[in-house]
Order: sequence, then structure tokens, then C-alpha cells
Amino acid sequence: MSFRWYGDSDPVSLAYIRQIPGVEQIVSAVYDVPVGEVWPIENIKELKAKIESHDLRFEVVESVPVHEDIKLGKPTRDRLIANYNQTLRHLAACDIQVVCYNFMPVFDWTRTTLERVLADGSKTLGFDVKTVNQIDPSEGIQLPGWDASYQPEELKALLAEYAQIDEETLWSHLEYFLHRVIPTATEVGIKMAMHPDDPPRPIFGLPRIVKNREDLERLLAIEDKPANGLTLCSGSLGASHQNDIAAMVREFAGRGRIHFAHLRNVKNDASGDFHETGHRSEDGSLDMAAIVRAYYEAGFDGYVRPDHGRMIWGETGKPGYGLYDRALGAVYLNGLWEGIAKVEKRPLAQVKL
Ligand code: DNO
Repeated sequence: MSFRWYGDSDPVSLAYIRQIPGVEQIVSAVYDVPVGEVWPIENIKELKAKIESHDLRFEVVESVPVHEDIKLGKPTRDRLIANYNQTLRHLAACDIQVVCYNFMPVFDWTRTTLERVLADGSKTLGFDVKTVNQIDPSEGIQLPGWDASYQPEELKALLAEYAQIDEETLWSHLEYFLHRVIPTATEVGIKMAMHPDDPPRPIFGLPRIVKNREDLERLLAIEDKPANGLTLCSGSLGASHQNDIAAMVREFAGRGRIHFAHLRNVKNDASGDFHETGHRSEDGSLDMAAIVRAYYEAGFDGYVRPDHGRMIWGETGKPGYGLYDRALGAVYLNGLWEGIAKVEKRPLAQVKL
């Protein structure tokens, strides 16, 4: 069981994370190197030492971001991919096992509100289809969480470049990337773990290619090697009614291709709108017990983390990444696992979470 930590600027301290029952690992990244540049080995070592000084381990990186030029297939991509591979070599030298990444153009996870108030007074992230459809990208996109990421002109230029890129072109750029990165990952013993698109649908006319079972299958076939694997994010894929998360877990964990599990719940409306909920099955649309059981039955022994939490008990901080609700999520998920393991009568030591 792991917990994401955003480094020294994270309002949640390593000392507090250490006190969550069952959390043994920190998932983090080097945040002060521009996207596309090599992560110096010293920075990785420093981060690792800080984490280990709190009696926690650091074996999963989330994320090594993929530069937009790689997704756009520009000539600069060869230098950027060489840098990416060098970063992987440095990470491997520091005993990192798994690297989470994504291939979403321009925007990573996208929401229309970061402060939807639920009936119990907690605040959560939400997505409203109508609001997104009303946005005209050529007039600028203002989204909570992304406001400060791009200057309006820069964003306009980037969106104009993507106007030329359809889904098949983006697939071919992903293929180009994986054919060059998976051999290095295999050589140095790192498992790459693609995070799916969140939400799993095209937005603002931008192509999105990691949305469902068929996409995952296609992605894994590009390089059919263990190093080419998945971060299976229940909340991202689960925002589409069509995705059966437990079935995906059985299939892909069964084939040893899920290296990192993101576990969280979402409440879906018929319209395609959704919001994030507490982790429990009863709180959202996903049957978390069935999903955890699927991991158990597939013999999953990879890394897992609770995903976004609501803001509860008056906590303020990074939306989705407060301490309290994520800690409840970690304990709940470990509880499900222990319950299943005890019923199955397999010694817990063999089913370490
Ligand atoms: C959202 C996260 C994503 C994830 C990236 C992986 O909270 O799950 O931002 O880190 O998509 O590259």
C-alpha cells in the first residue's frame, strides 16, 4: 500500500503518512526539473533518502511526464525520448521498480469543479459534460486545476497543433515512443505503467486513446513485454458506464500486466456527469469489494494506492490529495484485502498489500 506525496511543498507531511496503518510506500516524483529534461541522479537519491528517513520506501514514480512534442510527433522527439530513457536509467540505479505515465494531450485529469459540496458537507471533484461542451477552446479554456498551467497564447498554439492529430496519429506517436522506451525499461528492469485517460473520453476536440478495454489491449500489444504495463485507475476508467473494472482487473492482472493499482470510487449519472466519492462501494457507482477481490484472485502482488480523497474535517490543501479521506481509503482497502484473505484462508504474509 502506497500513498502519493508531492514533495516538500505538499501540505501533507511524510511523518503523518507514516502513521496511516498499513502504508509502507511513497509514490512521488522529481518536481523541479522541466518536462523533457533528464532527472539528475542526485535529485532522485535525495528524494529517496528523505522518504526512507521516515521509514517509508520509494519504488514507484508517478509520473515521468511525456513531453507534448513526443505526443505531437515532432522532430525534437528523438532527443526527448533519449532524455526519457536516461531518466529511466537513473531511476533504475536508485532501485525504482515502476514508472507511471500517461499519454493525454495537453490536459491530464480534467474536472469542471474542485469543490462540489456533497450531502455530508465534504467537498469533492466533479465533471459536468454540459459545461465542458460549452467551452470553445479557441476562446481559451479555463479549468480549475489548470488555470495557471499555460499562458492563453501558448495554450491556443498547442491546441492548434493538436488540430492536425487524430486518434490514429496519436496511436502512431505512442507506438514510436514505446518502441524506443520499452527496450530500455526492459534492459534496466523498470516496469512502465500507463495511466488511462481521465475522464475516458475526448475533450475539447483533443484525441484520447486510453479509454477502455480495447485500448488497453492495443496498448499492451504494441510491445508485448512485461515492461509495457498499466496503472489501472478504477476512478478514471470507471467514469464510463461501459467499463467493467473488475473484469479488466481479472484479465490484465491475470496476465501480469497491471503494475500499479489506483483505487477510488466515482458516482456516475446517466448523462455522463460524475463526481468523486469516498472509497466505499456504497458511496459510489463502483463495487470496490468486487474490484479488490478481482485483484486478489488474479494473484496481484503489485503496488496500490488510494486515489483522490474528498476534503473532509475542514482540511484544505491540494484538491484530491488531502490526508484524511485518502487515509480512510487506504485503511478501507486494506480491510477489504484482509477480509478476503482471511475468508480464503491464505496466510496474510503471502498476500501482502
Ligand atoms: C490524478 C492522477 C494523474 C496521474 C497521471 C499519471 O490525480 O492520477 O494525474 O498521476 O495521469 O501520469
